[in-house]
Amino acid sequence: MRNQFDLSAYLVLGPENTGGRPVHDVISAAVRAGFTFIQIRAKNSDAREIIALTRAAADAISAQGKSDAVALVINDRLDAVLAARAQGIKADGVHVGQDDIPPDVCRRYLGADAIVGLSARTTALIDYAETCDTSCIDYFGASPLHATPTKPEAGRIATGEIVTRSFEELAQLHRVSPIPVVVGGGVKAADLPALRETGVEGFFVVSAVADAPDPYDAAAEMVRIWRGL
Ligand code: TZP
Ligand code: MG
Repeated sequence: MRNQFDLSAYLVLGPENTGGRPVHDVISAAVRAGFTFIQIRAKNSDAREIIALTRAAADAISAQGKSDAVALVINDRLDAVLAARAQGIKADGVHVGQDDIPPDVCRRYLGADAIVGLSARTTALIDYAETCDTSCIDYFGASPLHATPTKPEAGRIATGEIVTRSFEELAQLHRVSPIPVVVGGGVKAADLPALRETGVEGFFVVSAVADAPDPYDAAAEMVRIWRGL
């Protein structure tokens, strides 16, 4: 999966984001609408629940014959990825932040074909992209484009202020980054034309799809705009 994933339309979600609807139903709708990448991010769930969510997600992707096209990763929990894999679930990798288990350790445990994504810290993001060792990382997650209630701490600096990413900065990040970049944080359909212009490889969303009245319609609209259709 490592050499063929598509970051363009990336859904992040857990049970707390779907307004009571089953997570796998929202994933099904998004994948049907053309979403290309799924991350299970279940901050209030224990390991068993994360594994169950991952199994249901993998089944939803497989039911559409898209297991080789749509990547499935788990936020933070290297242990859950390993456990899911041990149970025969197709979990493609892990997404970590800079305070989580280091990407090189994830790589060592998951192997050469796994996807390891990293959220780059908001400050000094571009310096980081230019200087860090990206040999064990497959993509960067950059955020937030806008302050977002889904993750209120995204972009918060020492003073308590939220610092968002500008389109200029994202274009520069895209230019200097040796690996693909996906951008999220408050992203809505209306942001996509300008975001696309920056050259980044994709957008990620939680609420724009997971909290939408009709997740399929919301996802299809975003895919259509991103593809310039
Ligand atoms: N990482 C940075 S912002 C964010 C994550 C997981 C949440 C984005 O959620 P939303 O609802 O798309 O603003
Ligand atoms: Mg994290």
